[in-house]
Formats: sequence, C-alpha cells, structure tokens
Amino acid sequence: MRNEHLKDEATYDQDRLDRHLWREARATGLSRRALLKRFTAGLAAAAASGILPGMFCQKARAAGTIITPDPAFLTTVGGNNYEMRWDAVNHDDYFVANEHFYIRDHTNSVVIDPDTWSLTLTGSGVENEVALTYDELADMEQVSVVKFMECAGNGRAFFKLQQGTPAPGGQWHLGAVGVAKWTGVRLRDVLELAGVKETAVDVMPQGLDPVAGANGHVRRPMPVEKALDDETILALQMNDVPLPADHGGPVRVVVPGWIGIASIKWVGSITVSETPLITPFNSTLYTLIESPNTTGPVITSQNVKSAFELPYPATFSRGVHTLYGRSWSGAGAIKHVEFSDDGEHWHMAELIAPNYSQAWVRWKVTYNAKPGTYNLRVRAVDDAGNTQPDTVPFNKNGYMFGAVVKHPLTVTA
Ligand SMILES: Nc1nc2c(c(=O)[nH]1)N[C@H]1C(S)=C(S)[C@@H](COP(=O)(O)O)O[C@H]1N2
Ligand SMILES: [Mo]
Repeated sequence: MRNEHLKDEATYDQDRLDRHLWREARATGLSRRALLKRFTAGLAAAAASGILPGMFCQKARAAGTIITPDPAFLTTVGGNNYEMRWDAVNHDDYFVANEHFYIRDHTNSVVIDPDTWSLTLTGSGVENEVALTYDELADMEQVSVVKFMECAGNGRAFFKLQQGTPAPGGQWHLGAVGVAKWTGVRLRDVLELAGVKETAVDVMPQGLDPVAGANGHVRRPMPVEKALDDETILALQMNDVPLPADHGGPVRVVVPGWIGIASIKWVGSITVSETPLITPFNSTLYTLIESPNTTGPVITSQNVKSAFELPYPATFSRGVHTLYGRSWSGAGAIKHVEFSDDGEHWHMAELIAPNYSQAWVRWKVTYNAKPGTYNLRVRAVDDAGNTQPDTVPFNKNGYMFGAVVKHPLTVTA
C-alpha cells in the first residue's frame, strides 16, 4: 500500500512541475516550446532522476499506429471493439496502460498525421469561424484530468446473463471502461478563440473517422454548459504520451463523467449552434429507448458500477484470499463499497487511495473461501448517494447496466 501511495505522489509532483512550467511560460511570454528548450538541460537531469517523463513526450509527433490487441489484455466483442480483461488488471496500477485500454470504434481507428491535422470551429453559435493547427493547440495552456472513459453499453451482456432479456449490440461484460490521465487544452479556451455567442445552446464535435453507415460521421452534441466546464478538454495526451491512434489521436474530446460517445475521437470540427442539434447519436442511439421506433431520454452522466479483478466466471481453491476490484461513478467519487457472496450478508471493502471523482477507487476484501459455488457481489455508493440496484429496467439499446453483477465463483476443495 505504501508503494502505491508513493507512486501517486510522484504522479502529482509531475503535475505540479507541469503547472510551474506553464506559469513561467505565461510570465515570461515565451512559448511553451521555447521554454521547454531552455529547460531541457535541467529537465534532462530531472528525467535522469526519474521525475519528469511526461515533459519530453509533450511535443512528440508519433502519429500512432493501430493497436493489435493482445488477447492477454483485451478481448474482442466484434468489429473494432475490445474490452479490457479485468482478470489481467494489475492491482497496483491506478491507471490503465494505453495498450490495455478498451477500444470502441463505430467503424475503424484511423491514423492521422498531426502535421496536416486541423480543427475547425464553426456554426451559428460562434462569432467567427476559426481553424487551429496541432502546434497552436499544443502551445496553449495544457491541463491534466484523471477521469474514466466508459461506454454507455458497458455491462450490456448482463441484460441477458442476469436478467434474461438480451439487448442487441456488443456484448460487453464490464471491461468497456478505463482510467487515464488526459492532458490537453480546455475546450472552453478553444471555443473562446471563436467567441461563443450568448445564444449558443449546443456544441457538437465531429470525428474524422469513416462514416458509420446511415448514421453519418460520428458526432454528438452536448449542451454549451458542459462544453464550457473547467474539466472538459481536448486531449493531446493519454497517460503522458501522444494520444494513440485507437484512442482518437492526435486530438480527442474528453467529457468527464459522461458516456463514452460524448468524448469524440479524431475530432476534426466543432459546430456551435444556436438551435438544438439532433443526430442519430443523440436520438435513436444513446437514448433509453424501451421499444423500437420510439424515442427516450438522452443519456449523459454515467451511473455507479463495480467490477472484480477476477476471471468471469472465477475458480479458486479453499482458504483465505484477497479479492481486488474497482468502483466508479459519473457523479463523483465513491463513498463506500460493500461485498457479499450470498446477496444477504454484506461487508465493507477496504478502499485503496487515491479516490478521484469521475475516475475510480480500488478496493480489496479478505475472503475466506469454502468449497462450493457462489455469486460474488459488490455494490458501491458514490458521494452523491447514488448506488447500484439489484436490477435495471430493460432498454432496447442495452445501456446503463448499473445493477449489482453476480460474479460466479467455484471454490474447489
Ligand atoms: N470519432 C469517434 N469518436 C468516438 C467513437 C467513434 O467510433 N468515433 N466511439 C465513441 C464511443 S461509443 C466510446 S465508448 C469511446 C471509446 O473510447 P476509446 O476507444 O478510447 O476507449 O469513444 C467515443 N468516441
Ligand atoms: Mo460507447
């Protein structure tokens, strides 16, 4: 535990140094790049001592390659969609390594050269149309957020496995989620360059990936308030390296706490509108539709979920075991986590720091396993008081499976 704590401290020292460098840049009027050059000698010494890995990657131009998912860490659910294997998660690592992070593509990942990439801000809601290059974004103030990315369909397989009503779409178990440190520019700062009108209502980033059939380009409007939120960013980095192609490099949106589709990858344009924008991605898709040909509420914030770092189903021998897992919520941090092997008797799990809002908390329980078959369960409560119910209402697209998952376990003699 002590080591984990130290690791997190180191991460945050790095952030402090980053912020320091930015303050210096603003004070001296030097571009961040010029400042980086000037600091290189000093930083080289710091890097030699192991402190500042992120700084040197900052301007790296790796366009990225498409990941060939390693089946030891990622399992396919069809198409270019791979979920993280919870049984392969390293208990000690708060962050999910980029190569182990789930991938959800409506079509395919694309490799985009940052040198030819640009971002256009357009629409009735801006004062002037603006185009920005990668370098221009990289020279703006950079901020980091530690947040989960999670697909609205995470847990979809349990509509069938647990509630007996299959929902169409990728049969994710609980691995369509991961936590990373995302670094980039506040979306607000970028929108300010174009001037957002008082009358603006919706902000819609659009991806440069191939069109998703009749649904067109992947794009998803969000209310202007969420776009202007302090923590909504255009990410250029994931876990201190240039954003990998599979995760939307060179630049993606990160909308904390919200379902994954809000966080448009390979963003190429952002439309700001004075009238509400309707696309398939916020009408027929990513809404809670009860039956075909109806409409339902648009989903934004994620609910509370929990997962064991165990194979599904799990088998182990009798005796005392430490079971690990994580819980997360779109509404905040996790207040407490309870564990049960029968659904009747619940015990508090021990939380392992850190516990960041809209990211996750790791936990562990000591479990005295006796031969037999069980359904392990875990349920979390977030700091807004939201918890995990025993069942969730069916919806045609199979979103928001936040119920307590029964995790099958056989304990051998
Ligand atoms: N342009 C674009 N953005 C996209 C998608 C996509 O297919 N194209 N998939 C969305 C969905 S459904 C999810 S869950 C997240 C997945 O992000 P990841 O692949 O980095 O985990 O990206 C979102 N952003
Ligand atoms: Mo998703």
